[in-house]
Amino acid sequence: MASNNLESEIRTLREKLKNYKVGNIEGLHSFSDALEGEMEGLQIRLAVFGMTGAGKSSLVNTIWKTLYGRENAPAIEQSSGAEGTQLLEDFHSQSGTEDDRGGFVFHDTRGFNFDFNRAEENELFRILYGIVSAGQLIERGDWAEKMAEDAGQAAHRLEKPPVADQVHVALWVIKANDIRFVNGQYLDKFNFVRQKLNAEGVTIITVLTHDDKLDSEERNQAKKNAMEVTGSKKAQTFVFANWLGEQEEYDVRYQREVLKMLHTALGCGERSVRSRQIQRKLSKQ
Ligand SMILES: Nc1nc2c(ncn2[C@@H]2O[C@H](COP(=O)(O)OP(=O)(O)OP(=O)(O)O)[C@@H](O)[C@H]2O)c(=O)[nH]1
Ligand SMILES: [Mg+2]
Repeated sequence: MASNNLESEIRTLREKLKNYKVGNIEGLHSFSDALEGEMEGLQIRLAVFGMTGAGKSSLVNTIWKTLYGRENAPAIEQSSGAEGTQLLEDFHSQSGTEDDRGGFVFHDTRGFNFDFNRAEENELFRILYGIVSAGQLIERGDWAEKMAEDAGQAAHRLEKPPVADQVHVALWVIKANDIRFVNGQYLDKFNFVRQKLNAEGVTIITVLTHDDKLDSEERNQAKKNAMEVTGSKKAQTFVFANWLGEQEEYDVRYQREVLKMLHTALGCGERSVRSRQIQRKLSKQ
């Protein structure tokens, strides 16, 4: 039966992802340009970006609950519209440690305001290069403006840390019923982020949240608009509602979408690690 198939597909995928270790998707042998010992303990780093209130922290919780059970929601979500995340928060996968291979880590970031300023641009790079560490306040306002000023426009020339410490995949979270997204204002604003991420070779996985607020026509339109904004391919664009605190049950179709999204993101992450290793080798030749 269809629903049995869906449930068994979810079970299989969930087990695979719960036990995920780097190299499981592309094959560890395919990282032939890795430095001696580089793959030991390496984790796929996924940064969750998006506007304030888009549902980034709820997304981390949704992934954790879908993988590890409803009680396991590690991130703090917004309450009553006040800004939620201000510290950079790291959430590590729970796959066993019987050998030296790592799993994945999510970086939950502070939401961007709609008008990207220089401080926010600088912040994006510092997160991408692993220069802000977990628990650090993501500064805004005068201090951050000043720092960005001092760094000049050269945020992209910040010294890059080793491949293992850089962000490998960006998840861009969009609230599907955000009016600024619906009426097209978002497109312009996103251009610069898209260019920067592309230039760094970071794949963007697009996640549309708040599917519970859409009808099927709006859903199709939202997906189309999102692909136009972020440049993600269809296979890298996902639409679902987050699994929020008070909900005991979570739709199986959403569960499948969440797991597929994570699997896709980890595959992109592995390929990103490998291509940076290849580039590193070529640049030394
Ligand atoms: N209906 C609905 N509400 C959602 C969904 N995702 C998140 N929310 C709600 O939207 C609000 C914002 O969610 P957060 O996950 O805190 O958003 P955030 O992007 O982490 O926000 P900042 O940390 O401030 O940038 C919370 O009240 C959530 O309960 C969704 O898919 N559907
Ligand atoms: Mg948050």
